[in-house]
Amino acid sequence: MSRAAILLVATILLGGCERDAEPVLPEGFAVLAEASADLDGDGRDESVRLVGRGAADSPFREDLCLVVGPSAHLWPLPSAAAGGYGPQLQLVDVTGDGSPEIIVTADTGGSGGMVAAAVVTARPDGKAWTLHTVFDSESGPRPRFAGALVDGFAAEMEVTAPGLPRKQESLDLAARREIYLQTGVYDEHGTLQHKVEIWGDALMSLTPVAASAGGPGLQAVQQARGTSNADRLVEIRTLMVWKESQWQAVSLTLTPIN
Ligand SMILES: [Ca+2]
Ligand SMILES: [Ca+2]
Repeated sequence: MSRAAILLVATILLGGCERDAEPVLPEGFAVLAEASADLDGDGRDESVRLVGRGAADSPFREDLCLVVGPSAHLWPLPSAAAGGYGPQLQLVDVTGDGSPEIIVTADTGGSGGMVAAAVVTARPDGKAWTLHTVFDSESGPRPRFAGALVDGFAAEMEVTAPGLPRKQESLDLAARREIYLQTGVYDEHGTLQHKVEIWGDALMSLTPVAASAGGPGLQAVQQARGTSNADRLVEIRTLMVWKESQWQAVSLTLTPIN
């Protein structure tokens, strides 16, 4: 079902919904997760519901939408986070203004273990709420990296994160020598046999970080890969904080995967 159709159905079905009632959802939709917090600082908690559709025999859910407060309005999540396995909802202030953001994550189900994620702010707008995406796993400003394997069972890579100086890293891949020899990536002298670029900057996880741990902010985890999806070379953990209406990386940690 398209977003426009969802909104239309929601509007038609829910137009007469009373305050504080459970949302009456379009056919096939169910409440997947629910949480409450004071989103606007008026001292009263609002309920936030994550709703979506899916088959009873599968944990995959699609057409994920948010319903905030007693409103009957279904707000479709951005396409990056509109579907996934076992979607989860959290309400945590990650921008540092004291008002919680709505954080939705879901596993994409691929062999790479990636997640779909969206971070949404909610502001009161009369009796309704205006929702605004401040991060999503497709277009969010996560670190980008580039690089390639080099002679001597090693790799050179460069990581670029918003707000941080470009970081260059040499990776020792000697532990992979046998598999690289077997697969013809290197010869026994350690000479690279063909070009292998480093790839795979998709998010593996996105978690809120408390003020006591350097936040409030978001920690994004990525894994750079080499010859294949299974050839995971290094894990990249980035702490991002919300500064002047954009995410800025404040720390970047690279941990080789052996
Ligand atoms: Ca409130
Ligand atoms: Ca906030």
